[in-house]
Amino acid sequence: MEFNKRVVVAGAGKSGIAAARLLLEQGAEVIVFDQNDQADKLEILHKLGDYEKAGVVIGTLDDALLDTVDLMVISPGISVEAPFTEAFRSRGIPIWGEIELAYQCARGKLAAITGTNGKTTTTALAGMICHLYCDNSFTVGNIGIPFTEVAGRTTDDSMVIAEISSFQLETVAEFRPEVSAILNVTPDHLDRHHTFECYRDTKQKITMNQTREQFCVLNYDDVETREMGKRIPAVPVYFSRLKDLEEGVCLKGSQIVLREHGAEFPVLSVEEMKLLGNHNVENYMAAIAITYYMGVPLEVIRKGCLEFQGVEHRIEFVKEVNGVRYYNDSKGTNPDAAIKGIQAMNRPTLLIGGGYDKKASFDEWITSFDGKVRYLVLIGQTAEIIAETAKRHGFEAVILEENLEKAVQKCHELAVEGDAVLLSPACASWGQFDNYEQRGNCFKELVQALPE
Ligand code: UMA
Repeated sequence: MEFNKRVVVAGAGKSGIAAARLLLEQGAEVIVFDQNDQADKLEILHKLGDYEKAGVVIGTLDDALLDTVDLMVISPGISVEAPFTEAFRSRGIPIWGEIELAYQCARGKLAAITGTNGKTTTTALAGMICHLYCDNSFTVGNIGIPFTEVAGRTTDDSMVIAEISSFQLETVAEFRPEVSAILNVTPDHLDRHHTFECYRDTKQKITMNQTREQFCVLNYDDVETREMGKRIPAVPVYFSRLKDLEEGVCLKGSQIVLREHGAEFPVLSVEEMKLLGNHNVENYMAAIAITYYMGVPLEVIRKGCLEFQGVEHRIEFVKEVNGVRYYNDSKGTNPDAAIKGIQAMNRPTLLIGGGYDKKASFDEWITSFDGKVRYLVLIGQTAEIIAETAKRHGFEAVILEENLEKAVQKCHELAVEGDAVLLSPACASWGQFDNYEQRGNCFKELVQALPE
């Protein structure tokens, strides 16, 4: 695609830099805008690598500049309700998400995966399976590599597997994957989307431009996604751990099978999976359906499922110190994901939680402890709210600590042989960390440094 345009790219994080570079390659003139007064203009220009057609604005945008702009490309971390976006809307300047830009520039086949939980694991597994089948495949999106970073390198025989967040779906326009997937929808990011209904409808945008020529993989066991099957324009393909489906992916005993047009194909048994937990059975089922409808042969899908080792920061075993096993579940950024973390523990657990306040309710998380949690050690903005919720549910073994370092030290003091220490915060990391990866890496470093 040739871009003979003047474009403002909002946000100078990973997505903004990758989007700006792609636009520059396509011939556009680019102004990168970041609201963080501390951002380093020269460093951003250096990352863009083009001093002639690229400019950088920090802080606030001059209104006069907008009169010459054709398009804004917005980073996912910036809400479309951010006050500065109004000046674009009032001038009729289109606002594309970074994902929409990547979609418009990319070639080949696209699978797009969303859902409140499980999307990173499902994307990683589906991406690995596609990679076994096609060298020219890319695993991108919310998982950490911006889609715009690879879009320019895709060809007609490429396969792109993209993890797509609700933030990214706010600003899609023509985005149309060959296969979309909505794994489940439970309340999350309500500080940004306001109501559960808005959040759910934003997730559903992943399928809005699909037709009966494309597929949307949905979880039959989640009432929200099951109902979506009746509303979406694509062909729904269900997976279910609980129901024996006539069509789709389900369990026959402990065998995961795929059924299509009356035929049944066994893929692998639950015992053969390296990852534990019911939620992972669902993730494997979704990845099987996604890759099958992307055209990958079943024997390759089986091979990928057998080899898959899981994802960093998701119930990741770190180290055993004095008979205590430490697990990093920094990706447990909402109560629902953190419930999966605690469910996967098979030892008495010292749980580290808390972080940025997304206005979630912590009741279900606390009640899921099921006698397994010995101490709950809390950090971050939500520490007090969680402590109050815990006490309301009769859970008294709560300790408040200033930061992750002190929380790890406290767990090290209190844990006895046979215990587990689990970082599974039920909250985003923002406020104390840039992202969950940084939080998870910090936890792993602290654990590695513990005296034996
Ligand atoms: N900024 C502004 N104004 C604002 C907000 C941010 O100018 O109102 C600027 C910041 O100063 C910063 C830049 O925007 O310089 C950051 O942009 P960003 O927040 O979009 O972050 P990126 O580095 O581009 O990372 C984004 C995703 N981040 C978010 O959605 C918050 C990453 O997902 C994603 O991996 C990456 O693109 C590549 O696609 C992270 C995430 O936390 C992992 N996602 C949420 C989640 O999984 O729950 C949705």
